[in-house]
Amino acid sequence: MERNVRILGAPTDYGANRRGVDMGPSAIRYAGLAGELESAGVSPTDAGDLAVPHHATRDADAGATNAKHVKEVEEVTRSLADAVSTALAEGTTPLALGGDHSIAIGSLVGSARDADIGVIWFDAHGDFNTPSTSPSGNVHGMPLAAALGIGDFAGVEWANAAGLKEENVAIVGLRSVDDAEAEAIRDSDVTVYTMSDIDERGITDVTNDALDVATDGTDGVHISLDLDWLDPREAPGVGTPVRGGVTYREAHAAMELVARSEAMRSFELVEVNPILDEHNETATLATELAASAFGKRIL
Ligand code: 5AB
Ligand code: MN
Ligand code: MN
Ligand code: MN
Repeated sequence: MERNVRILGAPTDYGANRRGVDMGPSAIRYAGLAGELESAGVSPTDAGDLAVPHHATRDADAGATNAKHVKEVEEVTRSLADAVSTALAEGTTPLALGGDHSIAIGSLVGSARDADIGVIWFDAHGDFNTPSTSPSGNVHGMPLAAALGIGDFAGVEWANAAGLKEENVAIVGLRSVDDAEAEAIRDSDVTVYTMSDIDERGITDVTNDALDVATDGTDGVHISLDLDWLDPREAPGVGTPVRGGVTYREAHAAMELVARSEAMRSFELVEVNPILDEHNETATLATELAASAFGKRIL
């Protein structure tokens, strides 16, 4: 059966420390997302961008706190959650374009609204900070904790309603984690595959294991792809690059396994920052990886 994909732009940078990631949805579209999806045999419909409050209209210090701009993040993620659950109810697969990774709170809440979901978090980072552990106060380092109901998120308690089970969450490619964040991850039942695991076992084994974790007893899987999962040589256009990431081929192999599992319920591409990119290559890579995740074949 042909899959209908609904593209949902979430052009926000309220969760990040560096401006520019709000232009991610434009850059990804400009790189040819719709065509790539068609080449994967799916029918894309572009629902445009969600309304995001403009920086000029907001207090620049709105949150010189330990969860910066949490009100704006809440606004954006609430509307994304509705758009994601509506897309699913209408029989389409939501593909959210960030924007920074705070948007995942909305994707997860929306995807989990009428189903039990698992999550695979492809990222250099754990995104498991809370306002009390975060060294930066940037909410893009906290969405997984928020959606799991860990920590006290003044203003975004609603996120906890995602009702995710830690047992069905896998983080793949971890290589940068803060001390208190690491402790919170260890205390949780989330499964983590570090870059060392990928080195030792290979991307195929690791991704298949992550899929087992995320599909065990669930109705489908949310795939959250932070482009800083890849090595910065492949994906320079990200705000928080970390050396030693997965290669171009490993990233495709993982997405191909996601496609083969047929378990994907919702998908997101986040953290593409065109201002930091080189000739839009990170956005282009994002479109290619999306095509692999939706089942693009060579023959
Ligand atoms: B990303 C850091 N752990 O919390 C923090 O790109 C980085 O969505 C977070 O994975 C990176 O500020 C967030 C130092
Ligand atoms: Mn992230
Ligand atoms: Mn990251
Ligand atoms: Mn980042």
